[in-house]
Amino acid sequence: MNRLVVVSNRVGTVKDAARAGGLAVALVEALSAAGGLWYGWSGETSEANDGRLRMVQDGDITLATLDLTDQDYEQYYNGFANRTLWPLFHYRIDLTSFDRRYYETYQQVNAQFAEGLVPLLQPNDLIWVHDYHFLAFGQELRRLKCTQPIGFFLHIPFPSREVFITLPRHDKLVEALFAYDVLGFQTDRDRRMFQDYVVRELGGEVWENKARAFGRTIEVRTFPIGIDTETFVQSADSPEAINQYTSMREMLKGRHQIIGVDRLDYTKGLPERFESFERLLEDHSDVHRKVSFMQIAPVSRTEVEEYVDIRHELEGASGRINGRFAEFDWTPLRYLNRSFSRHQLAGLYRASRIGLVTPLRDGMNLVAKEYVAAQDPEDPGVLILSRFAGAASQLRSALIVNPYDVKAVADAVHEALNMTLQERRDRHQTMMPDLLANNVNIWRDNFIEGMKSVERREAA
Ligand code: GDG
Repeated sequence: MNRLVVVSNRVGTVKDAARAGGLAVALVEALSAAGGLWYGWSGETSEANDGRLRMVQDGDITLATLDLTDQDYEQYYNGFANRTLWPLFHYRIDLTSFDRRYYETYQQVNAQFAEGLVPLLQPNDLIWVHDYHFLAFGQELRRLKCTQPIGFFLHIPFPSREVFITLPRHDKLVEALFAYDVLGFQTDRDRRMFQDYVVRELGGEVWENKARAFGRTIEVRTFPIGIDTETFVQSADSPEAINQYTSMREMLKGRHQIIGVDRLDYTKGLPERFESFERLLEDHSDVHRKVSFMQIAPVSRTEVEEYVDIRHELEGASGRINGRFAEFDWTPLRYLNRSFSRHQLAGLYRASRIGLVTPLRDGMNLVAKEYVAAQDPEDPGVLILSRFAGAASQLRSALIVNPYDVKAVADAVHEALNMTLQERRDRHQTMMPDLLANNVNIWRDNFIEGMKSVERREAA
């Protein structure tokens, strides 16, 4: 049996995973089954990095982590990862920082982390690397003579070639990706963007699920990530969810609620969403006092300036909207920077007639899937979903919108508020089978199977 090694920026304990749910639980289950190793950043910084590994045994899983130096944290994590790759891969060239030092530190940190992992590896390991913090990790492992199958999954979009080539040394990053055996993308669109780059920029070849360049042929596949659908459905019936649901319905006094749940991030389209809600209230006075919008947005990446800016922008917009439209007994918009437990979230989703998920770009967007899974099948709410979220390629019975078109989103909300029960049921019923069939465990198993088949081919 193979041992699974998961490499990701943050490493959590089994207890953390249970709280976070979904992806973390799915990984922990696979790691437990194979006595696996979870490797990454400890979440701690120190002035100097002595390269010392922190090793913790948590049940059947070994957690191994390294600290970052203060400088690495600034230039690698806040820098190349979150000020360069994150905005660029989400098509925000305007917010992308092209700082050469960031790139160099990123390479160094990828190399240091690879060096830290090698002594822990066993010959039959399958190594699964996650996300944009570690694009160059596989290449560094290969430099250190690691021959085990290595897979990489990109949780965020892969941008179009024209956007990607604005990045200096874009070809170096893609060369690094060719060190992996399996490259996984969220959607066919992301996979095609990557393949298009390989053909047109590198003169490489692509066919079926393969790409060839830099003398290597690799597997390039789509693995749309799912949620733990069944558990989420059960969550919505848990006592904590029912409590949350009941108190929310009481508070709403028969009004309909629109809900948004997003990390506070400029990719999630929050200013545009607030503007759409304002437009709804301007254009459709019939909804006044009958609807309220609750946006939950726990803050993230508070050390990156753009995240501070967007927070201020949203505070201004919510004050303006409530100032314009609120009545003594009706607050149209509630904007909360706090987070909720998963059970509470499930109750809040179920209490909401509309799930408003309008990112400007998103790898997948799990909130869209959670909203649908939490609905009462007899009286479900309506999902309004951005066409630029990966989830739109699966949840086709949502009301699909262009989040930049403020008026169209406002009209979609109005349509959803007036949608018949039959249509809401039909749409919900069409989406559930796919959510159940393509859950997070299937996603994980398919990816691991992809890595195993590489191993079998090489052994043959
Ligand atoms: C990245 C990609 C891709 C949010 N607020 C609370 C809370 N959440 C949970 C949601 C959901 C998760 O956080 C957010 O996942 P998303 O998929 O929506 O977005 P990112 O964080 O940007 O994730 C994304 C994902 O990776 C997986 O591949 O889909 O495209 O950007 O599960 O429920 N959870 C709790 N309280 C909150 O207040 N407990």
